[in-house]
Amino acid sequence: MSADLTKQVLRGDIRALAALMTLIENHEPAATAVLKSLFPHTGHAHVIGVTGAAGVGKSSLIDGMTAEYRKRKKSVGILAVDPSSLFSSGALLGDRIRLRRHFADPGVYIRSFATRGATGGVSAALRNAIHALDAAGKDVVIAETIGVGQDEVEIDALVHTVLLVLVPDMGDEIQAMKAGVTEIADLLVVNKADLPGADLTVQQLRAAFSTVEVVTTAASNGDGIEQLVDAIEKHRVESIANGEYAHTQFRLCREELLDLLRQRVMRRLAAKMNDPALDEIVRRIAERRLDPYTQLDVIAEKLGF
Ligand SMILES: Nc1nc2c(ncn2[C@@H]2O[C@H](COP(=O)(O)OP(=O)(O)OP(=O)(O)O)[C@@H](O)[C@H]2O)c(=O)[nH]1
Ligand SMILES: [Mg+2]
Repeated sequence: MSADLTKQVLRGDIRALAALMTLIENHEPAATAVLKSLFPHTGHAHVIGVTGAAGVGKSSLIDGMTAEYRKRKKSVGILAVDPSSLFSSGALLGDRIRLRRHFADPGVYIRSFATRGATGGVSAALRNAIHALDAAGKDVVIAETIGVGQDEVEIDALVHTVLLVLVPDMGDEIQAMKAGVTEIADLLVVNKADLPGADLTVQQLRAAFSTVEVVTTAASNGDGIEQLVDAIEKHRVESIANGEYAHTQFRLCREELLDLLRQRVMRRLAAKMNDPALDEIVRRIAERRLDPYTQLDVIAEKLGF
């Protein structure tokens, strides 16, 4: 069954892809079997992460970017970590479903993942979904995530190019977010440039983050989308030329392997935690007959760490 699914996914079969995505979302062991045989066929797609606060226009931008990539004859896969994120929070009915115009296009595949469960689980599912779309031959894969901050998906561990989407009039926030931004963002996008304050925001961003390119867009009317895709492509071409892209590929594989390892260790640990012997140790620690530091050494040695 998994050999059939692999073949169909490699052919770009939409139903097979959908079936695999469900296995991935549910963390089914069957997904791993398929992903193993798909893996040699991955590594070709350009993976772009679009992140930013709620409502800044990420889905609207992805909608415009997808249209632009389709114009350039590139196939596109779109992933979002929350089903609602592909829908606008706006109340206008006609405005509700972002990306609607791409649903009928066989060159575009759209899928969202429920954010239930641990954050690590969402990252793993997203990463596997990227592999699936990559193997299915998508030229570009775009992932939408909410960020930056808190315990969100670490998007820069999953993609080649990170777009951080901002909106005008966020001077104070720019100061607050200064740390970390240049580490994760490859491009800063000031969306809603049709609203007042865009020029000032761009100036502030350029002053604060001199090494990161800033692009302005108005996703709602398509302004700047072509330039945004040009900037993304420029970043890709330049990073291939200067070796940064190869380094990113290495880094992503490293993150993936370490994440897988971490998950397995955590599962083993969780299994051990159910051990009644552990409760006995904890009881003695609570009674101050044992100390947690020594017990850590004892347990870690038992687990072989
Ligand atoms: N004025 C203006 N409004 C925009 C622009 N882009 C998006 N919007 C509106 O902003 C609202 C949110 O847009 P979305 O694309 O759903 O934003 P999002 O970042 O994907 O939202 P979440 O997924 O809920 O975080 C919608 O009402 C859009 O119509 C823009 O360039 N200008
Ligand atoms: Mg959205």
